[in-house]
Amino acid sequence: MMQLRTSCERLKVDIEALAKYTSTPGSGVTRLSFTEEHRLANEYIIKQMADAGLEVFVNSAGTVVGRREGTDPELPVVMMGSHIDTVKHGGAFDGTAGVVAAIEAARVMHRSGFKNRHPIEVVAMTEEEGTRFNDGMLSSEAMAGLITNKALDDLKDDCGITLRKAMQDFGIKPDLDRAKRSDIKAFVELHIEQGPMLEAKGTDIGIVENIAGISVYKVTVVGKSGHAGTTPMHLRSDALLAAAHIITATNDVVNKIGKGSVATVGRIGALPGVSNVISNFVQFSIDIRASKQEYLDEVINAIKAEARIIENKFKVAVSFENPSNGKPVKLSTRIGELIEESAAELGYSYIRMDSGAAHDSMAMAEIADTGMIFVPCKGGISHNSDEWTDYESLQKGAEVLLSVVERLSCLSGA
Ligand code: HGY
Ligand code: MN
Ligand code: MN
Repeated sequence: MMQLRTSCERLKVDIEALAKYTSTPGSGVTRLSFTEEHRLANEYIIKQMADAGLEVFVNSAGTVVGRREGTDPELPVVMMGSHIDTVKHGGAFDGTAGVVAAIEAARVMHRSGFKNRHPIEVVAMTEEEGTRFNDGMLSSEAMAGLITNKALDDLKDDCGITLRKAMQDFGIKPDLDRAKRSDIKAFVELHIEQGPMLEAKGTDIGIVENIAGISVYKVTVVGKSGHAGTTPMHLRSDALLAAAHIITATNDVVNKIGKGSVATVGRIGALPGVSNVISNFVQFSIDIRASKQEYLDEVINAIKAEARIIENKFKVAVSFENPSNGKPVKLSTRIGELIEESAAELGYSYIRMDSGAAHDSMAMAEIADTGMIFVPCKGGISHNSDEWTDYESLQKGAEVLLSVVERLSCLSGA
């Protein structure tokens, strides 16, 4: 077994320090973009990056970028990192583990005086989850040129604050167009698996080959409010009842189609929201994941067909908006091979696998050779305050990340 160069203790200190920046202390980590918690986390990260010898700045999409200049600064960049925002009541490792591991790798390079030819950048991305603005992958899609400044005024949070205003109040001059990059050779993201496979197999490292596609819909059901006591059942246009049938139909459809597709209704709102009034307005989300675009299309088309029947049966109006999509992505074979070489050299077990969760790497794969390193998480639990990864497991991932980025930043040629 090779001598470890990263520090388990430093990884633990960073994870625990960042977990404190939550708006729901005692009930998981809730760190939404461009909030006080995000500002505190960025401050911590900026200090750690600076102590690791990186030149640090926050780009015009709100991404913290730490740069280690290369001996040949003109060469394209080798980038590593992940996201620092979370879901509500989430865990301390989703996204954050990848940021912390990248900072630790940079520390080791700094302490060892590593000579990288290509510039290396460490990134703490934000709004990957879409928890605040309902459209994820902001930092990575801005870098990839997949989101433009139009979104600054289109995207609003639940209080009606636009992305532009939130970024300005955060102290950023927002410009998503200006955040676009065309100088990135490779992007490597360490992430917890968020599934049970690695732990069940007792395997140290997952080499991600494909990331499932994601389609998110906002469904609106409009009915007619009425008196809960005097309106006969057959005369109602009950939006909440119709929504319940569409939600049940969604579950039935995706189970019938199978092919590894999944669908989730995680968010719902009903108006007027009082017990003695028949609801006239309901909105809910549908999050669909599948390994192929054709499966995503098959699922949503089947759901819409069921919704048409339900619309007529309950005399309501149903509409679908589709605010967020990510097509299925095949990651770089070349980087997968480097991850395998590094894991083998370090004496770690590894398997090749796919990701059911979406990641910034989906957008980064549009502009750079992209690879992902998975580390096991306890019981496969994630998007849950019980999310956990042993620090020794995280350290193995960090060792592989360090080795892969060192190789990538010294290979000859762009
Ligand atoms: O939803 C996802 O798969 C990711 O955590 N944003
Ligand atoms: Mn997540
Ligand atoms: Mn994540």
